[in-house]
Amino acid sequence: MITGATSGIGFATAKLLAKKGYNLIITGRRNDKLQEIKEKLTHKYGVEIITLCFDIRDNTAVELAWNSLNDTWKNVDVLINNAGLAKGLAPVHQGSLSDWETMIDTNIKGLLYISRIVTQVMVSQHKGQIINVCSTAGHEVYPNGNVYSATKYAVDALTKSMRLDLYKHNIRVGQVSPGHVEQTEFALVRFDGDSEKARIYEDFSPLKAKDVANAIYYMISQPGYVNIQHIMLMGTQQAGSNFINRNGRLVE
Ligand code: NDP
Ligand code: 8X3
Repeated sequence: MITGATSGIGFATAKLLAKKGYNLIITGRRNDKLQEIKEKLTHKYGVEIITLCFDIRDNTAVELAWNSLNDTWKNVDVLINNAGLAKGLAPVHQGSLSDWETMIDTNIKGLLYISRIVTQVMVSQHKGQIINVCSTAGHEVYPNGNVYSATKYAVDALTKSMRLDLYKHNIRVGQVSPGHVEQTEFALVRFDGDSEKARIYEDFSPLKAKDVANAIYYMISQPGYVNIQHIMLMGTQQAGSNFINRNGRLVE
């Protein structure tokens, strides 16, 4: 089950896992995208795909979507908590309450709503794996990143606490923490659709969504007794949230 599979890292992960033969539950708010992805991946890879269209900030919608699944589909092997976003980039005294609430409700509360419900089944089955998509911003801060970073620090704390809560139930919990990732809608969403402001990847080579998908696949393809707890990855030209060599893109 991949939350936020309509674009970026979630979509790249859906493509890779379908290619590897996984049946998928993909979620997001844009039903047209979900249907398009389902059609493309089932046709290309012959896997089964269920789409669930809901807003992860709304626990009633999360429960309704979940309850539409039959027992076989509820038996989720891997939950990839990817749905998330940044909104705005402003110092704390100029921050937008609405942006803050959107980030907190999506990145923390949404992740908790879906995890609570899916882990109930995993515990009853005594198996499962959770992968949270955190960020480098969940381990260090940068100017004006305040609340987004706070939500990702919370994701890091939840990864660690969920592992403590669930390891006795044979459930693996880990996270990926990428630096900048292109081929995503992340910057466009952060800057409210302003494509000029969102041009933040042109003077260096960040990660691509598929690189994060590869890290996720590495984690889930290990033998059941191995839990990769954390993968942090950045493009070669990035050495931290505040250290990016913007001297031009690398030749691929
Ligand atoms: P995208 O904007 O491309 O993807 C975000 C996904 O989250 C979309 O599928 C979107 O679906 C879904 N989503 C957002 N809000 C909601 C909501 N309220 N309810 C349901 N689904 C929602 O960005 P990325 O692929 O970059 O982001 C994926 C994750 O990676 C996020 O958690 C982000 O914080 C993290 N990340 C991104 C980095 C980057 O540089 N791009 C770096 C480090 C971490 P829809 O719009 O259809 O609802
Ligand atoms: C996305 C990476 O540095 O824009 O999580 O916060 S950053």
